[in-house]
Amino acid sequence: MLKLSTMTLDLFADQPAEITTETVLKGAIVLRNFACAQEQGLLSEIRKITADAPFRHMKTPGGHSMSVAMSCCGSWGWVTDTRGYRYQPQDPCTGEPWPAMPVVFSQLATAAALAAGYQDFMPDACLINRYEPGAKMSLHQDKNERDFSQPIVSVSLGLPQVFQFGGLTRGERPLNVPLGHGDTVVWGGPSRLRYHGVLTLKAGTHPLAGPYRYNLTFRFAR
Ligand code: MD3
Ligand code: FE
Repeated sequence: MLKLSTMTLDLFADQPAEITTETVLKGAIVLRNFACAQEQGLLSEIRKITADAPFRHMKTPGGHSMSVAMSCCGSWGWVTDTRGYRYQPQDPCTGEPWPAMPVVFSQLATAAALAAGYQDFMPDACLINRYEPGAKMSLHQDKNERDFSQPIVSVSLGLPQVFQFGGLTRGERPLNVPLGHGDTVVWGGPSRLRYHGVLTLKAGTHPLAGPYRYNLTFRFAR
């Protein structure tokens, strides 16, 4: 019995994960497994970027430390501190420019946007979120970017986490969508300004990402 299940796994081991497309709400397209073929390259670039711009728990303007650890790459990085939320060209931890956006990142983001119907998406900012068990992100809108006609592309890696997809007001009851390793979401048009967040990460071990979930969020900020 054990032998058979091992052999079955072996048969699938080198099969690529199937990419499927679902529109969850108008303008919100989930591309399941879209980033799986790039998993090794993406994770190794995250390691390189965060050797120079380490993961940190930023403070909200209200003074609370965020449970998600963040870093950035690209021309602009999203930061928050007691002075507010903003994009800036330097890492406040080091005073250095953010690490460049790796080609594997920008190509994946542009390809995902195209698959969802947005041509020529050229992200100039990538926020890297790292969730550990117990970490979450409360419902919020992303509105620090200048041009809301540009989509946002999000790539999930590692442990699964439930994504909450709300309305245009905080009061609307959110739709829960589990996102797993490689799942990629494109948010544009009428969904661009929806409230969204993620529920508390449950403990687990991912074969490549260990105890974490990573999320890459690609934006055209400026
Ligand atoms: C829908 N991150 O970094 S990614 C964020 O899983 C953020 O780390 C979550 O929300 C995470 O701001 C969710 C998905 C996402 C990102 C931006 C959006 C969904 C969005 C902007 C508008 C609508
Ligand atoms: Fe967000």
